[in-house]
Amino acid sequence: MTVAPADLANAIRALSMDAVEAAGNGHPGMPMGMADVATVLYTRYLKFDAADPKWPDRDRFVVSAGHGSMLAYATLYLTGYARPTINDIRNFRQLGSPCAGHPENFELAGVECTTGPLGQGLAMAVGMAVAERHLNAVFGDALVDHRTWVVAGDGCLMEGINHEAVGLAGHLGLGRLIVFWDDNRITIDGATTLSTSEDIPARYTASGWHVEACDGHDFDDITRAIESAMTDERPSLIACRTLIGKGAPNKQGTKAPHGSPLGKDEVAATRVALGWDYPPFEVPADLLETWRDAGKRGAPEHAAWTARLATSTHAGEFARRIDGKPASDWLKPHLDALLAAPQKIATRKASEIALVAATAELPEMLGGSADLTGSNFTRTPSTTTFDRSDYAGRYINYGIREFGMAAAMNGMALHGGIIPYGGTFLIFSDYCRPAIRLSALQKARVVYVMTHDSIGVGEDGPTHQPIEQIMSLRLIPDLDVYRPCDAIETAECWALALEKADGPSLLALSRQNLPQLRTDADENWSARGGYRLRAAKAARQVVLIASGSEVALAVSVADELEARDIGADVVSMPCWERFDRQSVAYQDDVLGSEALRVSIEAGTTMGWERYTADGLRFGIDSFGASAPIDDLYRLFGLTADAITPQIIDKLKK
Ligand SMILES: Cc1ncc(C[n+]2csc(CCOP(=O)(O)OP(=O)(O)O)c2C)c(N)n1
Ligand SMILES: [Mg+2]
Repeated sequence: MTVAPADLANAIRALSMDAVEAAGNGHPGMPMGMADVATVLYTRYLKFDAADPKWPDRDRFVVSAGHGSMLAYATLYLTGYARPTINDIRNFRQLGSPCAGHPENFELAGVECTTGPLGQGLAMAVGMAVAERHLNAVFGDALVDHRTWVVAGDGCLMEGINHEAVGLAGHLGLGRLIVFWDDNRITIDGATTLSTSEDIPARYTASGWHVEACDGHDFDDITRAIESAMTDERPSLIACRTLIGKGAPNKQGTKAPHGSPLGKDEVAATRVALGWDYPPFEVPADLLETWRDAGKRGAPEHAAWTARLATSTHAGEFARRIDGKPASDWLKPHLDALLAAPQKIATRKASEIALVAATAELPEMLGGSADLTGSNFTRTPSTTTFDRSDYAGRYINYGIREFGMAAAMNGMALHGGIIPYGGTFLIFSDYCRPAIRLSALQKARVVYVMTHDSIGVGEDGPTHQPIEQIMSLRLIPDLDVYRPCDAIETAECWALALEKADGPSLLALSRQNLPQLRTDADENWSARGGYRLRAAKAARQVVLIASGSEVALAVSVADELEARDIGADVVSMPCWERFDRQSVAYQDDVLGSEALRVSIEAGTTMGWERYTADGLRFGIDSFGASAPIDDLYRLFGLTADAITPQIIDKLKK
């Protein structure tokens, strides 16, 4: 028996309004408004197999308007994914249910990325579409040939990141990206006319997109628009004219259903209006069966793909790439060369030579920079340009789109098969920050290459000199922030970042040259986060703890102290997060319990008391200044001459 698409869509509506009603909070409006579009997509076009949510060649579906999470949960349940169960949906937004307030990729297979911060889902989808084209170019149509679909709201399209993402996708010609714009003309405050007069289709068209419009409640019209989008070479925006909360007779089309339960009476009225005569969380058997059939629609294609993979010459490498297990053979020869011929170079330069070695061996690395390639040193001979003329390229000129770059990298990492890295100045980590936070939350392996990491920037002045950035990045849970002190540590940190399959890393790198302090590389000492780089010669009274460019300064201070018979250890602390994961015994041994602990870092001192306790903290708690680097280090008292006497004074107290 055939079931009308309107009834299939009503199942989404009913589950959404009932789940929100049960939770007492949530957002029924978007899923009810986009139910018809989602029904057409899932029953006719989306390439997926509910039995294997991780099938690498599945289409990616991103609910960028993450407040409409019930759209995702309802479709996953209806099409027969193992989770969510109907019980999970009953427990929408409750502790222990994978049906979280907003969709979380780490809770449910089938949720491709974590959304809720508006605009970022769409920007991540751009990264997924990049990943698809790249892997297609490398492995061919037989193994990689899928699309990326997005549901975006008015909010997603208003956010600034939308501009970056749309510009990038249009430029790169990502024709397999199709965005459904939930054109309901409502946001939280009311009508979109309150806050925007933008001609969105014109902006998209001007950015190189194909734009379609449809009645988001007319199945034939939705179908027509999708068919048109699928055949166009450009990325597509489909403006779906919808009613928010469609089906709720007194609330649809108003701001009311955006983020509140419909309420008992309106739910009852909606049931009548939709002809939905079933108790909450009950989907009649014939409807559920039709939905479940849609969930199996892709099974034959999946089976054919599996058969192709089995006989493909790429089978081994493809599996390795998808498993995300990068080789690490590049590291040892690289370290041996550095030990044989020590380099006094900036750590950004050290990063470049590490990258030359790593990218030569790791084809999964796909790099780029937000228009600072010549400063970040992110490009290597192995990373030729990725653009619409060569998707096999491995270097993206992101343009001046830091946030867009970071979000796209999240999408690539989550797509799988790629380890993205991208550069900008550390000061502009603030422009990337919401995406860095989502890298960490989503457990995405993204490597941020952030150069010009302190007043060491020099003449560009305080607008370009990070002060609070490093410390504030350390606040982000599960982000490993590295500030290596020399070429050896830089290589070690790169190796650690590449190995970390379940989360992001950020390398803060110097503009200025730094001496190579490490004379051994038998163990990856950076893996400890902090370690004794140099032990006191005289009886230890002081432990100097420094990161990055200030480790060399700490060594000079130690020399001054030792000349006065005051023993001083130098601890290099490239990564707080890793140090904090060591045993207490190790931490105590490195920090020394009896000694005066002194931190030196050319950034905010707030936070270092974690390690120095009542010792001394040297750093910068104001904005920097525009001047040559040596003048700046003198101005801020970050010299051995300025620091040593203060330590001696403190020891006398
Ligand atoms: C970056 C960001 N800013 C603000 C919010 C809070 N917020 C959630 S939904 C929303 C309104 C979005 O309007 P629209 O996309 O049109 O969604 P609709 O009301 O149509 O479902 C806002 C402001 C958010 N989630 N993310
Ligand atoms: Mg809206």
